[in-house]
Amino acid sequence: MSSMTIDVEAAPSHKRHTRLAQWVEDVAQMCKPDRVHWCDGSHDEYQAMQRLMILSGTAIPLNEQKRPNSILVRSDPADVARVEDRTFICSRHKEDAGPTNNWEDPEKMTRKLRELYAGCMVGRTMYVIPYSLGPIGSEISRLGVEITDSPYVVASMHIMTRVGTSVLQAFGVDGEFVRGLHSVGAPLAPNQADTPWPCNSRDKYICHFPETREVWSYGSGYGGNALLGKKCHALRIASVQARDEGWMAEHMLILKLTNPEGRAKYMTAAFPSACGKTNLAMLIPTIPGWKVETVGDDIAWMKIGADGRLYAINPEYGFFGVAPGTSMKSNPNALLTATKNSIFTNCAMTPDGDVWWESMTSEKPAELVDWLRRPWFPASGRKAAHPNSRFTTPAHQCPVIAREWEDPRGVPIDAILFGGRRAGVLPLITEAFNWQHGTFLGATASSETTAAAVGKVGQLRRDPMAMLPFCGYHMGNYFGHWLNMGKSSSPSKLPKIFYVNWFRQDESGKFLWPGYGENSRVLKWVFDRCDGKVHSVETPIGRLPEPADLDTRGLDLPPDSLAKLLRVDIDGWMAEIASIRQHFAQFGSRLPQGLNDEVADLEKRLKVLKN
Ligand code: O2Y
Ligand code: MN
Repeated sequence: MSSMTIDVEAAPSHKRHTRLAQWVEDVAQMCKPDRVHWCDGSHDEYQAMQRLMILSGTAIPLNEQKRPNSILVRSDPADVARVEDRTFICSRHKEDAGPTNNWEDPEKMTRKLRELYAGCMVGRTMYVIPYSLGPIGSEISRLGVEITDSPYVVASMHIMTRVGTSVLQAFGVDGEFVRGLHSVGAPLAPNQADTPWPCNSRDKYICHFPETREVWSYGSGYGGNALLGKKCHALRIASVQARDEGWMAEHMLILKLTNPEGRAKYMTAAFPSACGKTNLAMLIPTIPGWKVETVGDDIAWMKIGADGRLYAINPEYGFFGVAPGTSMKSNPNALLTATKNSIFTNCAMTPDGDVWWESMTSEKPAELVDWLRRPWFPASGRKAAHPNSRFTTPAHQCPVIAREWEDPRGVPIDAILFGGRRAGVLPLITEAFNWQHGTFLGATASSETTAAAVGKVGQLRRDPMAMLPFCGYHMGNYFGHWLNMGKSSSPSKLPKIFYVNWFRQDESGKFLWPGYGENSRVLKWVFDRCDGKVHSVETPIGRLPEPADLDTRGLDLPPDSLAKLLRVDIDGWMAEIASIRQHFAQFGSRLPQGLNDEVADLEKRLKVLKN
């Protein structure tokens, strides 16, 4: 098919960016869509995408009275999550992808992908989505364009990124942008009926080309595989840009914590999945007078400002949250955010046209239609919603969104929290001695697998800075970049770094800490530490509160439990040293000396205490 036979909408003058236009033309030549549509990000465009999905059977409109302007989408049962084993970093040199990424030679991968993409959009519309990650006009924001053949992706990108005329203006005639090409990999022959969730059951590839700032995704229509602005651009490609340009692209929530005197501090936090990042970002404190507001729930881009402080923006525009477990108890603000204008994927449906998922309500509904469109009853003995079912919802609808969440300057970060789910060894909270020690805490972050995850329960997985699946280059160099960032400002201006573990258990496997809103007590200690106003005790593993330093007023916590939560388990830490050394060994000579020093120093400090 020549370009003459493709129905390409005329690009208005503000879309006349020669490189962009040429790339769109080249992709259209390769993918051979029936039509090309340039997205303008308008309300009408969003509504049109919804209608298309409803007409094709991809989506069901939800009850307008209960969930206005919202839809339920069900994916193919074989396309329900990110596919890490099909995710590649195609850097020129294999060593640059490092031991924690799948690598393929960029030329070889491009050849393979070109074969797959040839004619892959026949019978479909090719959408061109220019988007901004971060507020328009922010020095930290970046532009991208996603080309896709999925109306679900277009609607989701409307929610998750900034799409629209002001974004197009920001492109100018030669602005830099990340190129993202996505296809569900399911061309339609003439008169062939479409399936509700087109995807490719044989081939799936999520490929990143860090040197050319490109993402090529094929075969999946789901989440992080298909919404290329999120994990692919905002983390994998952006982590490389950040390294090259001297900033940070991190898998972190951003929250604003205000004390009873009305003073605010901003904190970021990196936890592996299933450790409650969205819940912490929207926390309702139990301690009187304290308030948490949300700046972001998943990704933080941070840059040193003119005053030497580290400023963060949320590059996203919406939340793509895990539905199961989200309830009025665990996260009322997330539920309240998603009351309208939202997309629900792989959730169950109630008889009155609303959505439901496990633990949403204390009592299960009497009947439902499950995510696989089957009748469901409490006695069915299976889950009604898929464990990775999602809500996609605009951030500005969040009842506790911070007023400065779109400030182009970003917010100045006072504290960075790392964390994970550990039954033992890791105390409730530890403050790092300094930036290098904090980097060490992040680089050794670990979590134990839960029953929900594949594999053995309780297995320890190191997930440095919660970036294991999202760092676009060699993790050893990524640690080096962290250390360099610590040298780019004076220590007093940089955020303090902490490590939290809400999940420590007693001998009988009972959680020692109540979690949820009570986590505000730990955030309060962090806040006051940043002001140097509260006591800490120096231990071999870092600075810890003594029991009296934490505000536990009104909390029914036995003193013995608090002591256990803050105990430094010397033998446990000695065993940890061996595990950390094994973890670090994989990074070979690219592991910065500073982190080797930290393990050695930790061992020395522990030995002094043991002897
Ligand atoms: O399954 C997916 O594609 C989504 S993964 C995801 C979505 C939102 C926020 N974080 C994540 C993650 O895996 O960290
Ligand atoms: Mn995430």
